[in-house]
Amino acid sequence: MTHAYIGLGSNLDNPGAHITRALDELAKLPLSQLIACSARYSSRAVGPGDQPDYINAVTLINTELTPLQLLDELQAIEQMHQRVRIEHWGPRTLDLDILLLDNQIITNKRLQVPHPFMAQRNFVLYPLADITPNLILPCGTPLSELLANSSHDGLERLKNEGASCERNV
Ligand code: A4P
Ligand code: MG
Repeated sequence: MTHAYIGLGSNLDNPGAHITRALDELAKLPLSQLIACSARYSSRAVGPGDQPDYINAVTLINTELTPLQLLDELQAIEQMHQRVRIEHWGPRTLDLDILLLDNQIITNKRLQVPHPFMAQRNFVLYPLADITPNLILPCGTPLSELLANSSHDGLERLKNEGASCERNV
């Protein structure tokens, strides 16, 4: 059984509704259990052009899927949200990123874990801390240290609505 932290992001077509639906879909993943959800955050888009703000959140699941099986399942969910890949870091209806898989370090062509940019993204670090404030990354760095060096800029904690988690924070 692996503890998997999944990052959710959406900035198109009613982002809050995409996040709510995605949480329900994550709760139904095979060989997996949804354990906890962060609050939702509004965050300024990182990426090209003038994009709408994102809604971001993080969930923790327990899974018996292999890392690549989990990636396949997450990409299938993205497809169900009519996700169209037009440009790197461009706007999207739903992005599901595998942030952490226990203390595993994976450098596969299709999958890099920990997610390469997570340590620099306040819209990942703050929701992670909602779930596991004392988390230590596989490299040994405490999440609290990354947070101490991360700004709140462009990030706003929203009221958590409609999430189907056993333990909302
Ligand atoms: N891939 C490799 N590692 C992973 C992983 N740990 N989790 C591969 C998920 N996928 C992973 O992803 C491209 C490929 O990454 C996948 O086919 C998979 O095999 P993608 O989702 O198709 O493309 P992308 O999202 O444009 O690229 P990338 O590099 O995944 O971008 P990010 O890092 O996901 O960033 N601003 C705000 N405020 N909030 C956001 O959530 N998200 C992004 C996307 C940009 N700006 C944002 C946000
Ligand atoms: Mg992505």
